[in-house]
Amino acid sequence: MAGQVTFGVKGMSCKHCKMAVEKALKGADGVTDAEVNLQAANVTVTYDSATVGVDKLKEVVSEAGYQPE
Ligand SMILES: [Cu+2]
Repeated sequence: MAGQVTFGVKGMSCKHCKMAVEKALKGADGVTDAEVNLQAANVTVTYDSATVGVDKLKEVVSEAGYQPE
């Protein structure tokens, strides 16, 4: 099933950070789209909930060097 979640990400300050977070998420199994909103300091992820869960998405963000909330 398709799912979508938005959660806060701390530590993103510029377009490079935005791209790093989006690239990491898009590289994860089950993720179809990831869009960072720098102004709001969050990311909206579209994913297949049968393949991946929110905990895993946050783990991917952590591994990329940012702090999911
Ligand atoms: Cu940056």
